This record gives sequence, structure tokens and C-alpha cells, in this order.
Amino acid sequence: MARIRPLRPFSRTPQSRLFRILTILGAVLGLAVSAVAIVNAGLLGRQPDQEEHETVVQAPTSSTGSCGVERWSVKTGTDADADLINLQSTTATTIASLIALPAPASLPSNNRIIPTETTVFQVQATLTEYKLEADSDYHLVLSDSAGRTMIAEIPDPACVGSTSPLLTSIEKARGEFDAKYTPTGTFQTANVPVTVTGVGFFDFLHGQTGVAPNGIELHAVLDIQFGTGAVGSVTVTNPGNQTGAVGTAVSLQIHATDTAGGTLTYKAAGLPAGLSISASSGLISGTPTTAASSNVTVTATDSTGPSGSASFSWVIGSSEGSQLLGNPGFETGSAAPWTASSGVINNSSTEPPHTGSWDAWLDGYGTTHTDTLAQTVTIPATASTATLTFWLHIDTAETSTTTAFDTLKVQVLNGAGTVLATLASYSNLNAASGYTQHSFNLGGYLGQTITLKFTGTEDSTLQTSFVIDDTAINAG
Ligand SMILES: [Ca+2]
Ligand SMILES: [Ca+2]
Repeated sequence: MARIRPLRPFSRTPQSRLFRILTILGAVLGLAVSAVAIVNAGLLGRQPDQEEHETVVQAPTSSTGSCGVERWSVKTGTDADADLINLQSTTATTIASLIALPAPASLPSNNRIIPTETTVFQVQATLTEYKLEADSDYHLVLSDSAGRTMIAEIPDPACVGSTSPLLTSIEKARGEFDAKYTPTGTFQTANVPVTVTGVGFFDFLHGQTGVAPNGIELHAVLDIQFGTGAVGSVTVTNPGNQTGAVGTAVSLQIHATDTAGGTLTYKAAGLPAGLSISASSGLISGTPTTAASSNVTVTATDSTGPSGSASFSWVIGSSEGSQLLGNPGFETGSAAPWTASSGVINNSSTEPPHTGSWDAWLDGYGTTHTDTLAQTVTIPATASTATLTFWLHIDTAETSTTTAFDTLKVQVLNGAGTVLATLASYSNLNAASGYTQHSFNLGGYLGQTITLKFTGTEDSTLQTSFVIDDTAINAG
């Protein structure tokens, strides 16, 4: 809305002719809007300072009984762009940098100047003076060592809409200030070092005390720390967006750096069901129970007060793509969690792997011999499909084109060792160069604990080698 010039007593201070004209014009405009309960700061009975010329609205629960009007939603986080404020990070800056920003050509009443007004800045400065404004703001004047000044404002929480994402921080900052000072309607001198955190904001130039040439302010202030030197800060390293599957255990270590000198406590909001974070170590662990997409925010708080956070998404699939077999390509160089007969786990170049360095080589002796390879898995009841795949190479010294002298059975057994199904049987008749992938539906075993077993049996002469690699049981 258009800003309304205040009505002032003509006798109060010497005024320019232009100002008188504007004042009279303002009075006319003021009358025009009086029906909407806008009252004038200059008429509230307190002695107004020269610099604040803004209209206010009555708000009985606020410090002065009034809240502000001009760009008020932007100042307090209830504007149309409030959700664009990046509250997840804080940008350390200086008064010199902020007052060097170009002043916008116009200032929208209910929208933000991006990125300055969607950024949370932190400035170390000297608080030179402060005052309770007619709009219930605490008006702080910040100065750097070169005398450059800018304004920071702590709104009265009673003047902040309940939907504002800034409300909690504003309440905290107001409390931090109240714990040290008691602002009144008159400027009081402080001259103490402060670290002020707040949202960037461009104000109209009213000649406010301490105003930056470009009108930049920290408005609203979200935190103020008093004292010399840095208060320290906490930075949480964003782990990036995560994916997982129902039934597959998770272990994600959150890392944070802390210069505040205390101890860190971790919290997480929005974790997928089944996961939790260790408050002391920052380790997120557990097993997801539900397929869902979550927005997770992890916050680390130093015991002296500062905190940092990081947000990321975490998509839990319905165990789609979850692969149940351990050591599926035998690349550990040993059997476990397979059980295998002696000599099966192989890395000799005589029977090279499908991928990696290792495979499972059953038989190949040319004498009566049996090799086995087995692994027990539980197929989740939450899965709707389960598929066994593996790569198989067969070579042989047998020459028959009609008789299976040496065989490899692929079987499913139950917990008692009873064969539930023979999925396939291969033999010397299937010998070929290279590997072939085979696939079998295990959808009949959802929710069951089964043993997948390969059994290679040779007769008394002429070797046949059954070489297996890159196995998988994918449950989804
Ligand atoms: Ca391999
Ligand atoms: Ca044979």
C-alpha cells in the first residue's frame, strides 16, 4: 500500500516548505484512510523521534499497542514469498558488503527482493543504540569500525502472524534482547559488540537513525548474541539426497563442524519411518518400514546455543531393487555368506569370472565329484516380486551330444533342508563359450526363508566345469 506521510505539529521543529506541503498532503491522505483504523505514529502521545515516519495499526497486545504497516508482511515473514527464505543456511557478511548492494528500484509490498530478502545474513558489529519504535519494533543501530551503519529490527512477536516461519526465531531474538536491555521510546546508547543474524530487507529511506544509504536492514532479526569475538557457529554438511528400500538397514553418519566450543546435540525432523538419529553421534540408523518420500532436516546444536542444519530428501522404495544375496559376485574372495564345498571360490584364470576377479567354479575334476554352493535368504513379505538371476558358464571334455553325464541342479530348499523346487538342471550338453544369464521367478516364496542351492555332480571321467558369477535375488 502507499506509504502515508505523518501529520506533525508545525511548531515542533523548523521544517522546509516542501516538507510542510508534503505533510499537509499526508494529512489529507491520512483522513482518507482513517476508516481503516490506521493511526498515526506522531499522534500516539509519545515523543516520536524525527526519523520514523511510518503508519501503524492498533494491536493491543503489542509493546506499544501498535504494529507496523509498510511492507509489514515482508518484515515479519507472512508475505507471498516467505517460503523462499533460505532458513537452512546463514551467510556471514559485513556492513560494508550489505550497504554496497544496489538499492532496488521499487519495493513490493508483499513480495521479496531475491536473493537479498530471501537470505539470512550474520553480521558482527557494534550495537551503538537502540529504541522501541511506535510499531513495537526494537530498532537497533549497528556500526562497523569505519563508522558505517545499518539498522536491524526485532519485531514484537505480537505483531508477527502465526504462519510466519520466522516467528520462533523472532521470539528468541526478542527474548535475547530483553534479557540484556529494556528499550523505551527514546534512543539509548549501548556500544557493545554483537553478532546479529537476520533476514535481509530493503526499507524505504525515511531518514531513520542509522539507516544505510541503500536502505538495507536485517529485518527481522532472528538471533542476537552479545559480547566480544565470534560466538562460533555450527555447520552441518549436507549428505545429499538419499534413497533406500523397505527392509534394508540404513547407516548414515551426519557430519558437522562446530566453532562454538561446546558439545553438539543432533536432532532430525522428517526421517523415514523406522529410522532415528543418535543425539550424541549424529548417526542415522534403523530399517525403513514404509515406502515414502520424506524431507529430512538435520540440526546440530552446540551446547552454547548456535546451531546449524541441512535438509535433504529421502525416498524409501517398496524394497524395489533390494538385492538379497550376500557376496553375490564372490568378490570377497571367500564364500560367506555362501556355504561352498572346497575349492569352489575361485580366482584362477583357468575359469575367468563374468565380472570382477572371483567366481564360483563347481566341478571340473574329471573324476566322480560333487560340489555345492548355497545361501539362505529371507524374502520380505512386503515384496510383491522376487527374481533369481545368475550368470553361468559351462565347459566340458565330454563329447556326447545326447547324454548328460555331468549335471548342475539349481534348487530351492526350505529351512528343514527339504527341496521345494528344482528350478533348473544343466549339464555337459549345455556347454558353450562365455557366460549366459539365467532368470527364475521366486514369487512363490514371498515372506519365506529359503536356501538357494547349486549342486554340481560329475561322473567318473571327462571334466565338466560349472562356473557361476554375479548372482542376485531382487525382491521388489
Ligand atoms: Ca565375480
Ligand atoms: Ca564327466
